[in-house]
Amino acid sequence: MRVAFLGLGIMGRPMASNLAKAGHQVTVWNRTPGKEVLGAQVAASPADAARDAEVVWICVSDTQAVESVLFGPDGVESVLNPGVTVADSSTISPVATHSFAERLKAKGVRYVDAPMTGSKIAAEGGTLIFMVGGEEAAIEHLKPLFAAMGKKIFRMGETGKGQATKLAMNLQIAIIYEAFAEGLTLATKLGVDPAALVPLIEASMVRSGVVEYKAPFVLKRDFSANFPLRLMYKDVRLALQAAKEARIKLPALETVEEVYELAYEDGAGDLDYAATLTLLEKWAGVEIKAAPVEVGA
Ligand code: NA7
Repeated sequence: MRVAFLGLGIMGRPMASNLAKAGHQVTVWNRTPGKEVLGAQVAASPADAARDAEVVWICVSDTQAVESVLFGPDGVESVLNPGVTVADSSTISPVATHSFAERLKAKGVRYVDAPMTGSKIAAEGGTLIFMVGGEEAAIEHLKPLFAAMGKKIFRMGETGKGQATKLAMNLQIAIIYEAFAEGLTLATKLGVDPAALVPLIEASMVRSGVVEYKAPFVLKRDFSANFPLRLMYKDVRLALQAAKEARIKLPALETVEEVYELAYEDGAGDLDYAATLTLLEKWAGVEIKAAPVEVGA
């Protein structure tokens, strides 16, 4: 298929690369020039990338960025022909998704929201899990592309439901990780070796995919970004906004948002979201690693 891929960040670049490796004809564009993908053409603007494309796949940071590549100067809207499908794997507002889809529908363009879970390692390995909103026929049409980038697709309903699901998923990841981080912090403060705590967690009903994935990084104190804190912070805020619009309360998430706000202000935005732990450590006066050390206590 002829695919325009817009956004070559931590996730977008390996996704575009997997599309090219699977034999699709890929043209890439990134806001900051200089990023390339082996086997893909590079375009100078979103519109240039999308001119002859059958599918436009977007993976940029937030709602404003998606709006800009679709409808901004040099955005794709002006070059899209009826029958083209736009797929968006960014995590953005479900409400905005709906309005973007309506605007494109008026031109005969189909819109599929296709956020994913699995972070950098799954993007590189082509093992992402997509949660998708849109018409069944449009999703069916994209199946070869999903297959090149991921291992599973879940259709969650009409347009916007992929994004709504993603917020519900990341809400849980953020809260589960904070529970783990608080458990580690208290245990360490009370003199328990966190390296001994982790196998216990994994052997008990406290275990979770989030802990299994994050614990090795945390114990090595490797906070380099697989999923940057600034993006999880964005998702926490999107989920709270969606909750406000739906007139429901999410009190645990409200507290987690405060932790993210402080960690972000502390300069941890480009680290992994696991680095929210460092704030708890500071407050507790401990440092969590295989052999814990009391600092300043
Ligand atoms: P990254 O690594 O932060 O990459 C973000 C990408 O979005 C990157 O290509 C940016 O281009 C691009 N971007 C950011 N703002 C804009 C605007 N205004 N216009 C066009 N392009 C923009 O994020 P990830 O790859 O980890 O994640 C991408 C999405 O998937 C995100 O929604 C996650 O929550 C899930 P740059 O290179 O900075 O010029």
